[in-house]
Amino acid sequence: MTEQDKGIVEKGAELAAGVAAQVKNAVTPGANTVPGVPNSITPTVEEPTTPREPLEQQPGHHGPDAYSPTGVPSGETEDAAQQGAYLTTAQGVPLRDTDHSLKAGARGPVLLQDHHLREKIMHFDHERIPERVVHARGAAAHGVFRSNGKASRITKAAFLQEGVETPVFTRFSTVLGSRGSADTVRDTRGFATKFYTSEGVYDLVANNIPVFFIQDGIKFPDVIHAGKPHPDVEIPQAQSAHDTFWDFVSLHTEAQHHAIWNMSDRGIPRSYRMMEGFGVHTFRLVNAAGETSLVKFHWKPRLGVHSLTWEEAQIAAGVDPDLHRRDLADAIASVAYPEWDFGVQVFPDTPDQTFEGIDLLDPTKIVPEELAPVEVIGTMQLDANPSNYFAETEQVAYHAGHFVPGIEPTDDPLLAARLFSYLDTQLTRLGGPNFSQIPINRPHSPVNDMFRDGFHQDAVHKGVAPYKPNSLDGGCPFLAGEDVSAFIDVPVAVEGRKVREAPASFDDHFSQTRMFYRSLTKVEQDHVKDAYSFELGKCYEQAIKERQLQCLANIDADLCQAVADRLGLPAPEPTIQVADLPPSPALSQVGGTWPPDGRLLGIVVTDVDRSLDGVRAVRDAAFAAGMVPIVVAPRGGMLEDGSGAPVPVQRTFQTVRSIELDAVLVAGGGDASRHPEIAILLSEAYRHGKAIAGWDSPEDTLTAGGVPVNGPGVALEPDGPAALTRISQLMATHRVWERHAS
Ligand code: HDE
Repeated sequence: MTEQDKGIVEKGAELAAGVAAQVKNAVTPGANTVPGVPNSITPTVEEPTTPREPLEQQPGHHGPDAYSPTGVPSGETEDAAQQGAYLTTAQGVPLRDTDHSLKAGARGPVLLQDHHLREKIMHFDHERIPERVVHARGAAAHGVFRSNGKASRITKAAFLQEGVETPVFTRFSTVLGSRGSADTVRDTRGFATKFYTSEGVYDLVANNIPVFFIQDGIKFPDVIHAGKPHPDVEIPQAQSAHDTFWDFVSLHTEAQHHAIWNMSDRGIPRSYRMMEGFGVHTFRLVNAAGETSLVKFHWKPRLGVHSLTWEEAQIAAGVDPDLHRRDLADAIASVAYPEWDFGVQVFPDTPDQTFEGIDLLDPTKIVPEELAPVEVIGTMQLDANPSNYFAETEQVAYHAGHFVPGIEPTDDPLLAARLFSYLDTQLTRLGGPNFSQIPINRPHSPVNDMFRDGFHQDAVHKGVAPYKPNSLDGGCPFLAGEDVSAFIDVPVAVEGRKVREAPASFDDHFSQTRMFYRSLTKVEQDHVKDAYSFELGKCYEQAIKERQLQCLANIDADLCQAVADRLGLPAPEPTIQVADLPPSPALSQVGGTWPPDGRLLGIVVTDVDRSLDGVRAVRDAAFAAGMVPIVVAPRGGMLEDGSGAPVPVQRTFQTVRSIELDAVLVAGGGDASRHPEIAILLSEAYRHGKAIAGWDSPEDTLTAGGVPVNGPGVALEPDGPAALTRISQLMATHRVWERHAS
């Protein structure tokens, strides 16, 4: 802080002391607080009039770690950016007025001389950068990756050795929609992780679906153009339920496997915290002895893989389009830190690069976990929200070609195009070649790349000889010697004629598609039928529907018939004989039990005059169990019964909606007939297979919502804690599947 700054702050010392008292109200993560509070201070109703010390960073958030543009720990603490004592120009000149332009008289013309107006408007005019051409809509968090060392036998990568902890920044995204589109659309999700390792940055730019639409990167513009809104009227936004998408997918049948994953519950995740991640391609690992293995990477969420129902997804797109973004941020603010195990399927690096007849270079194929189990090699925990969305989440630049020693690409033709694309796209998006110097992208290891100049050059490079060989800079930087772990491309034999062809082993587009469908439970298959019927039902062209029905006939006759019936079209006969591969139970999401961490539990209080003992007990026990209780009442503010701590109302009957809750607890009493909003909430919760419980005679309220009190997954208990215990058991399976939610 400058002397001038200090003077102003001293003048406001008294006030600052008063404000410090307010900071006590700040959100302490996990301490029974309501996530979503905007800052670490409770504001006063009156506009503050005196400067104060910069605010503490809100708990649960932090910015990029402090490294210089050349990867040197800079030791800078986060500065008070934009929170200093007084307003300045971009040049640091203090200002006394930002509300009025400089005019020739109060009612006269604005003067060109107004440097503040011009600078302020100029900067505002340029606040936007191009959004990502795909994966524009996203949310990210900081965290740490801890390696258990199990991979050390197959890779020399330093961050995969035993006990090593590596900072990470992970961004989740949808693919098709623009930056402001809804989170819950039916789509593939991105799952990109930047590991700031001691050997440089490693990026695993993954998806929540293990296969891709195309086998060769040259088709990427085609599939994305087909999925994006129509070029004439630019609709529909962020979805595949339209003619161009199904036109392409039904003609380019290698897309069918990915398409059926999108049509399954995987296309509408409950939360980013409840998604698997897949590296999709096969990668080559190299160990310290120079031996190679082929691997596929997996992220396994500790909370299980769960989805929304289609109706929930659609409601959310209207009433809470930020559902996934909010869910991630709130979970972190509530200290329900999401965790994923990181795993590998390992295959011998044979000359044909196949495993059990599956071509490992074909990104439209999986290797079922029953054939090659996923071995856990570490765990990622996300534990802090970004300080600034634009600086971090928007400017982070992942690249499928950011490898570290011990991890290399294979010849997967889809991966090849990615190795080009991710660098190239940043030039336009981030305005030049120095994007790796943006704080969120800086490596945590020294950078001596000998690059120079360019737009937005942040480093003040020393020396006169950014070339090799040189003597003027004493020969520095030298090539890494034996004592330094360096990236040395492992020699791989290559042979063949130069051709534009795909191998015959890429020809089968349907047998794994059929296997996926047959690996699902009935309720999941029903959802797939619903999804195809909806998507094709939104197409206008009969020929496209008929063509896709032909593909469905080749996948499964029952699936095809069900969709054809709803489209009012005949179900065609299959045109090819598809192999009946054994189902892979690992592909189903139904059947297990999972912890309740970070699950949102609505506690509905219809009678604001009731005793609150049970509500307090439920709230405290839910926090203790790692859930996030949300008290819902007819009006906002605090509930008080004169006998204990006031209970904050987090949602009113007007602002709550069923889709944001994983389960609903009803504290009995009150006149349910006066609250149609709660009747809607309960009927939706029941229809969506959510656990419902109550105590103190909640029957009237439940019945008003059409909830059968003896229905599956509905529990009436003697008191609040008993109701919570029961509802936690019911929630463990994610949904009450007996209700066949749709
Ligand atoms: Fe991407 N992809 N992609 N992709 N991709 C981008 O890079 C591309 C593919 C994935 O949160 C872009 O920085 C090509 C597969 C994620 O910032 C772009 C091909 C997988 C993200 C690009 C693919 C992905 C991207 C857009 C076919 C899963 C978001 C902006 C050859 C394994 C990263 C950007 C983030 C983003 C190109 C296929 C995952 C244009 C050419 C397969 C998670 O470079």
